[in-house]
Amino acid sequence: MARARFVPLSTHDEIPPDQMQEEADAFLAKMQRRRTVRDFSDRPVPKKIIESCLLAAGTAPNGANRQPWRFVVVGDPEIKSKIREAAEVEEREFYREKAPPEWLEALEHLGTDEHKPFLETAPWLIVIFAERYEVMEDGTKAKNYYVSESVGIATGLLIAAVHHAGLVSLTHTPSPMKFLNEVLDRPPNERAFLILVCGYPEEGAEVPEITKKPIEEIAIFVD
Ligand code: IYR
Repeated sequence: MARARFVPLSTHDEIPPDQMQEEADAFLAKMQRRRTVRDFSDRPVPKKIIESCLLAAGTAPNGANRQPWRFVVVGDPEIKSKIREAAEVEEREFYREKAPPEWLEALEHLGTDEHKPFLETAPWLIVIFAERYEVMEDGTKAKNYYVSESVGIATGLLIAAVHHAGLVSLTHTPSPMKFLNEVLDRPPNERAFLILVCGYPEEGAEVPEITKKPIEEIAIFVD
């Protein structure tokens, strides 16, 4: 591919050192208010808001700028029902047969089970697909690079954008997710990555009282 034209970096806003800590802490405080929510209201959310959040997700750094993500945004109640039905089939198997006891034990404190009503209640299901390779016009395949990393980063930005917009989300990973290609008619070069359920929390929604690890446990500074 031809080398891109290079232009001056014009979008970097330097923050004076005395304000930097404040800004970093303000963002931390905002992110600390994000919770994964499982009880959704059916209150509608304008499509335009989701579009803005998706464009924010699409700014993610990624392998060779191939942008190997596809977001299928489902609001149609019939398709949502189909997704719920198929997901609950997988989940039933997971919870009743497939999951090893230690996995179920690790999940116990979160109170999850095979029932996934939020897949119908929430106004939007963003089904995130990873494009493993691109299919060119002549039918040849062009490999994408660092696909999981790229889609993972984009998903993280999407979760932050949805939170920033005053909405809540749930990362839902029915396993296996192959059924999503069928229900959503996606081609074989796309692999379902996860479902991000988005909307408003149900009135009285509850979340588990859990904590995040302190800095000493998540970071090693070599300085
Ligand atoms: N996919 C299942 C199980 C599940 C697995 C993990 I790891 C979680 O953090 C939460 C749930 C489900 O959605 O219930």
